[in-house]
Amino acid sequence: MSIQLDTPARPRRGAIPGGLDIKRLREQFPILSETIHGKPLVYFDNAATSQKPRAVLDELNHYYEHDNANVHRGVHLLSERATEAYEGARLKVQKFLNAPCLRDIVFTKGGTEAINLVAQSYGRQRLQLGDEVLISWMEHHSNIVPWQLICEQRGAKLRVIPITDAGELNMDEFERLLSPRTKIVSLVHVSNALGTINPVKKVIEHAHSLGIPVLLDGAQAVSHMPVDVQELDCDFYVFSGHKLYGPTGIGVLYGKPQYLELMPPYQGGGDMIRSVSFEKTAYNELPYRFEAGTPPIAEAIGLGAALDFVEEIGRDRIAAYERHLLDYATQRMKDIPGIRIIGTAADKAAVISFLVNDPPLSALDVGTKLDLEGIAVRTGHHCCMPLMERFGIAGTARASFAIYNTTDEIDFFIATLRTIVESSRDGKTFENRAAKNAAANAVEPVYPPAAAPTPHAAADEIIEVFDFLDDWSERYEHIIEIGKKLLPMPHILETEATRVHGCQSTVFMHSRKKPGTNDVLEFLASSDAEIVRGELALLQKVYSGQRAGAILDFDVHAFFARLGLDQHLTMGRRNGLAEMVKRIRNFAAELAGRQPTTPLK
Ligand code: 7TS
Repeated sequence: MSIQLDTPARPRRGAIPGGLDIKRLREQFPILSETIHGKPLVYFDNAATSQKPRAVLDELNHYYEHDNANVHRGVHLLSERATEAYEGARLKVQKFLNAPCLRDIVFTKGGTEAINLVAQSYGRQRLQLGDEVLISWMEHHSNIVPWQLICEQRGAKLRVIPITDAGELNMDEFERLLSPRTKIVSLVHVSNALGTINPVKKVIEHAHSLGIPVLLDGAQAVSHMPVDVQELDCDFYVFSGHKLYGPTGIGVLYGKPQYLELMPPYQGGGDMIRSVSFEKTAYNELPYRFEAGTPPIAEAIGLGAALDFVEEIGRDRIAAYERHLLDYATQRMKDIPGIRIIGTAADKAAVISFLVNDPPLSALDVGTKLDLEGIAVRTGHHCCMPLMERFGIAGTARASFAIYNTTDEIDFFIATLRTIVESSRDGKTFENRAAKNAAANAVEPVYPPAAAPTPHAAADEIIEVFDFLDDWSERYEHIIEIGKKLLPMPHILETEATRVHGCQSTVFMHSRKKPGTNDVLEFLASSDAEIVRGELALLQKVYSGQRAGAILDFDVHAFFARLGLDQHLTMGRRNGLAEMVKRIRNFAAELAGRQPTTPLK
């Protein structure tokens, strides 16, 4: 693909706000010098996790090389050093959030665990039959499912604040939904999928006027803007370290002592007790009561280093710089016709969720093509399935920025995206689509016959071709070509029963026993993503027209590994490809009268 960088009508880049030296700042992140498919890495997946500066990596190493011991338990010097470093990190978190006391800060393994802690502990104690928990339509699954679990256990109800088409909270509805039954409001501070910055101060003021506590999910907020829990007056605040330039495996729960003091422990174990007998256990004081077992010590210390890094730059400066990146990228995206941005709130963090509508391109294809050029974005529902449903879409592609991103990177991203969109918008594609549509509406579908006498023989033929292709980009092109020959599936067969869930794109598969045979399987399939159509065509070549027993005996893992695609089209548990294979194998097991088995080792 050739990328044109000299696009017309470029908006002004402007001076870098706050006088940041981004070049020097980037040098602190070793991973930013990586190449991806031979291209310089452009990392725009910061909402999923941010990269780590040298200071954090050094701190982790230093801890393991010099101070590693368990905390709060040894009399020996190393244990004291580890405890001091771990508690020192807590102090940094307290200052970072401007929490009144150290005991308000609980370390968890992540933001998700922190929400589960509150849901289980506060929820178990406070929720009764008929009570309500209020969340919003733009929550991440980790601020939905923990509440669903506890509501189910306590006979309480989850209520949801609607949002507008721009992706902003409907504040009138919020006020209307609050009632004496509401026992907590749990709201995302900044939406990971839309970028919306919620008017949390107003929400808190209003909830408090009715005596209702508020939890804020700050996973996407803390690394991008100043957060002061006393000024906000929130009752709980949670975040994860890994989105904040820190390590994975560490998160924070801030809670007002008036709630934390009364909450029962979430997990039992060492460190959270004062004394234990078989008859009774007395619990430790805050915050240790909520930190059962050996905590993530190195990770907490690493988080402390990340907070130092952020504070040194200053969150006001970070917010201003990222706002500059967001404005620049948003404006430049408007230059590309056919792009729709999902999430256009007036107050937004540096997240751009988008779709290519004209020509229609699946987010998965957009993400895969960007990856080939070294650009990392996330595609899919972003763990916000109800939100996607609200917008009537399966998912989006999402570019999310951090302090080390640059307008040069955005230029390259825009140019690449423009090329992707334009190369899909040619007459041929349109004619093909029209022909395919006509075929898909034909009465008598054509099922693909066996490509070779056995799945094994078919696989060998495919492998022979792939062996000539050097790298992922050539193999990718080849898969796309194969996908173009996928036989059309009649639209009438595209039903809920034939829909394959667990895929990032919309996939349908319809298998049947070949008429006139006892155990030969054949299948049709369709997808809105061209990469998936390629995968389906590969599966058709090895499976369709084959006997059920042979299908079950075929080692599909080894096949994908032999194709050299195991890195790119993984057969992992949660992967769409695994779901497609499972569909076929289950049907084959039915035909063969055998138990369906998983192809996963
Ligand atoms: N809340 C929000 C708003 C999030 O964006 C995420 C993670 C979480 C909670 C959960 O954080 P964890 O660290 O406990 O997993 N969001 C994303 C994302 O947008 N892409 O990958 C993870």
